[in-house]
Amino acid sequence: MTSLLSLSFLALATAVSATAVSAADRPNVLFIAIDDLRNDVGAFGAAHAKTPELDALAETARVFTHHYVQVPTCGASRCALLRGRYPTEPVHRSNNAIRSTHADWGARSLPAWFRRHGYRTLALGKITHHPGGLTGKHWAEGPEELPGAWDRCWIPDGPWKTPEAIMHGYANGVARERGSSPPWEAFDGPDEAYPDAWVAAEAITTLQELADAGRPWFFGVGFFKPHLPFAAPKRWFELHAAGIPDLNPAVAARPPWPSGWHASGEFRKNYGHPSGRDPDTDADYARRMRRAYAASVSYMDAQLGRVLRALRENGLEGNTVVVVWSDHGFLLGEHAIWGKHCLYEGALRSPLIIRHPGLSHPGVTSPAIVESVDVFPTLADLCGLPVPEGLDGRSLRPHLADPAAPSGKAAHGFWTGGQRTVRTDRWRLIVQAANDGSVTRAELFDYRTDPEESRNHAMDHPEIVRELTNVLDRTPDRARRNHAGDSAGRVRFGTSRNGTRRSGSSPELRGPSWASVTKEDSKNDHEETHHE
Ligand SMILES: [Ca+2]
Repeated sequence: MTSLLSLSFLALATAVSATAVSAADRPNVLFIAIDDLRNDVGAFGAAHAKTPELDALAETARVFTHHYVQVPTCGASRCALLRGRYPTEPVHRSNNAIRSTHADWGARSLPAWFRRHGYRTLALGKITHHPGGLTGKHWAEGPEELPGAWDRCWIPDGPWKTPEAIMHGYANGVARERGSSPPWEAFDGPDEAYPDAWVAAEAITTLQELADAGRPWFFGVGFFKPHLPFAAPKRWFELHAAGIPDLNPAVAARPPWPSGWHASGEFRKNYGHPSGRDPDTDADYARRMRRAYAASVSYMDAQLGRVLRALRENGLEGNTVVVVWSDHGFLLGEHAIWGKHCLYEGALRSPLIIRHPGLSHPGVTSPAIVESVDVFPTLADLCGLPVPEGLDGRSLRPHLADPAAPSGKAAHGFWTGGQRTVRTDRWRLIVQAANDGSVTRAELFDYRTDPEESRNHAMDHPEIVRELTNVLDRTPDRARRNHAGDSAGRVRFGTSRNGTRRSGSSPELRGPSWASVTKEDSKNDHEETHHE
């Protein structure tokens, strides 16, 4: 009798659980991806920014001021978010990450997971690396980039004829010519001269349709700006007549220590610069670039606002989780870098804003360290879906409930050539290691005393380097386990790039798990000029 009763309770509990999971009133998800937006947003404390729409959203949501992406390039960052995993193989750190590896994880990707649990899934604009979700010639003919994820994946039907053309779209349908098109453009015309207004219009139409969908949906809307070229209607440039304040020369200088500096290949090689002008040596040209970036942000902000208004006007706001996320930041001359593709704060830090029905303390920011891999488990949690096993992130619900909740972990960043970083509330360690386990570079920054990364403290604080290296070593990393002998190796710290000793102190550090520089990494480095 007792066992029968227990079975009845078990059956009842199972039924309740199934009802909760399959309820038609589970919240929708509006996931807005922005391309290359650093924290130059009013709500994130940027005084020069003009972002009223993002600021208004922030008043109703949780702003995460210390959100970090996993990889500072578009395709790999998006792969980490959609996969919910750190980049465990070298290919996960490239822009081809999704296309090349989805067979291993695509069936359990963020959108596929929602689709499996009854959601209608849609992706408009740039959500994966390729807008529209196709690969091949002009990103228009090849196989799907992430098969099985979407019920619908598309770009707006505008004057740009292909997804590749809309990605770098100039005014009124003009496509980029690699190496000769300008890095910025201010067309004297309406917002519809550029792609993001078309993305917004298509999103508005789609939200009207989804209002009557009858089942929950996951709608990804991907904007293109402020990704290069920094192009927007002229009126947005006029809004930024004052520009962005100049950088302190020390901040704009190339680091004098062995560093992650690179030659800004995307900016210098993929675009034509008039008369060879260079923002590192031409202050007026630097101001023009920074102003163009700010104008592109404001233009995108206005389009994003249109989408959020449509959500409200269609009566969807009360039952929709809204996430705004940027795939990484962008250095506008800091460290003499114009781009991402490095592990500095400005490349890895990007906006994350989350709003859900019933959010506590809306408008209060969270300074906790959080990562892009946290988005997948957070959305599953907020929508009552099971959280798949094996994800590297964790739900941000504690920070949504309490904006003062402390950081629960450090943030990890990955780049090519054996480069890794870890960011805590106070410190960032960046390490590059060679195949033999020797550390060829270590950079340690103290954001409490030096938020602009103007001093490398690696030699001053070997104890912090050791502590953070141990954090790196504990990070789940399948690549490490694939390299026999790694775990038994020892990092030889204190060795400079050319192999000479830099200091008498050389703490022995175990576990160069991230040290293996593969052929693929070397290839990525070589092709960096064309990374975007
Ligand atoms: Ca990007």
